[in-house]
Amino acid sequence: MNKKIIITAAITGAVHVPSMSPYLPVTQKEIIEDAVKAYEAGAAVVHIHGRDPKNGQPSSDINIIREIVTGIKSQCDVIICITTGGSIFMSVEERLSCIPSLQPELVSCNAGSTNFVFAAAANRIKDAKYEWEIPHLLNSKDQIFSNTFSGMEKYINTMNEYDTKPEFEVYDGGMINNLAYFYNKGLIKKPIYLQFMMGILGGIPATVENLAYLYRTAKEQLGEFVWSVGAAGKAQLPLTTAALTMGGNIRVGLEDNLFIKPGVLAKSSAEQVMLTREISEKLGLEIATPNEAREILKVKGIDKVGF
Ligand code: KMH
Ligand code: ZN
Repeated sequence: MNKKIIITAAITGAVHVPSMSPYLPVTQKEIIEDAVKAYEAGAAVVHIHGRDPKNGQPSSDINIIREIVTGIKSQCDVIICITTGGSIFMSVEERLSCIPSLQPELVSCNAGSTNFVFAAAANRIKDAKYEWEIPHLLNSKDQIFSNTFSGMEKYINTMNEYDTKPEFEVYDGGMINNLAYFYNKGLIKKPIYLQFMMGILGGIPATVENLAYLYRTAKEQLGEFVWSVGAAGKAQLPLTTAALTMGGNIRVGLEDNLFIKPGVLAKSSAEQVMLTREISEKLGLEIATPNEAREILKVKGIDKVGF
């Protein structure tokens, strides 16, 4: 069993739209507040996306992201993991811009291309607050979340250049082989940090059997690694709980799941952090502080970021 559990809170993402929940943080202030509350509840890492404060649309605007991460850093020492996934509609350049500009300790790094479909939510929205929302959801059926080998090489090299650690987002088994390829080429440094993202339409279904398969395949292909599990929607609680019993770390947050229990919207990512923390502690596990997580992940330290 893992000595200390790293809880990651994924605060807002680029999938859910404001009409799906009044609690989805979209302004800089809301995102900062939710991230700090998640830290206070026990999250050692917060995963951050930018949003346009006027209408909640996913944004890679570096000034918005800088304001968010600076605001969080001014209130706590949580590890900030900035997305390089952005939204499936963003270019490689847009998605990469946070690294040279902000030089964070940790970023997401998507380990392969995949369908990433979230269109069904459109049927559950009666009159959308903003005109971008329904097309955003429906167009996910026509888009590939592109992470080509050239793109991944560029991502990983850029991260290495700025001593920014990649958190590899793994949506399916083949992506582990992609990482083995880059590791064998000498691009990826140990400890390799894997975030198994399960239950996304286009990726691996969120079942305990599939989690065991991902873990076993990573063991075969990569040897030693640090790993965590995030799962979409109602799979979040069962799969993160399964991960706890397997020695894994966990990711929760409104980016992945808007609910705290079936039919009840979570009021913050912090609510999900508190719930999973209670389960962890009932299993006799301790929660890692941000600095303990820095030790486990070998990230460069909050004093070395560019914001
Ligand atoms: N928003 C999705 C396209 C990441 O942060 O790197 C995937 C995502 C992954 O959020
Ligand atoms: Zn994300």
